[in-house]
Amino acid sequence: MKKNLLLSLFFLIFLLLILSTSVIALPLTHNPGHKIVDKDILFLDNFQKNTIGSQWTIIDDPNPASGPSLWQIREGKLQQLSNIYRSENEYDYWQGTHIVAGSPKWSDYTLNFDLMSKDDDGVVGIVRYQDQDNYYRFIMVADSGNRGPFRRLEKFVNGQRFILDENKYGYIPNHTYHVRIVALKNQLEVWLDGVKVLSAQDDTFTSGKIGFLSYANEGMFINQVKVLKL
Ligand SMILES: [Ca+2]
Ligand SMILES: [Ca+2]
Repeated sequence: MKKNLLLSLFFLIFLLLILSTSVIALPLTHNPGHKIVDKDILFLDNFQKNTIGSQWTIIDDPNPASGPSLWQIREGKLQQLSNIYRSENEYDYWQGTHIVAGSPKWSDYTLNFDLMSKDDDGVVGIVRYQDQDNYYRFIMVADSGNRGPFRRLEKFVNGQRFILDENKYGYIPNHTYHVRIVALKNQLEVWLDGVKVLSAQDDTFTSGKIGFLSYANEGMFINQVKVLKL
């Protein structure tokens, strides 16, 4: 009888452990207990090809220095290898060159990708992109010479930059990060290697394309791009 009680106790603890880890693993925590499920794949690119292709559009930001941009696909990765950066009022923007794909109608989704940088300057993921002056972005800068280190969730509205959330961590060059940016209704989240690092609520943009931006970064590597409908 005592043995049975002990076994039940162990089972209960085991069950609680399983439950608690599955709650922690939820990608979105604003609605506890309701698991967010990625329903459909909106877009996939693993860059197993030689050319970037017409689904992507490259835009260099205004007044570039150290340009032009150099986007290419090599060894199954999307790469940006030019140190290009927007030179006038540089720290109003932290821009350089960006590349976008998808539909302006995409509303609630996650942008998932692998990100690695051999340089220490800006690496950026973009969601709900309208045009080059209007979008949300997740930016990381490591270089203290460019006012790093920081990670920020930001928006550009009519070309003006606003910080929605930030911290003083940068990133580790040569480390491959698994990045997940969540855009669900007015909720935005950034997950790095399975950990939520930034979040904000904002009502400015309800839909838009996805993309990547390189600021003064001559070694940005992107892979396994996946956009999932929420
Ligand atoms: Ca640098
Ligand atoms: Ca650089």
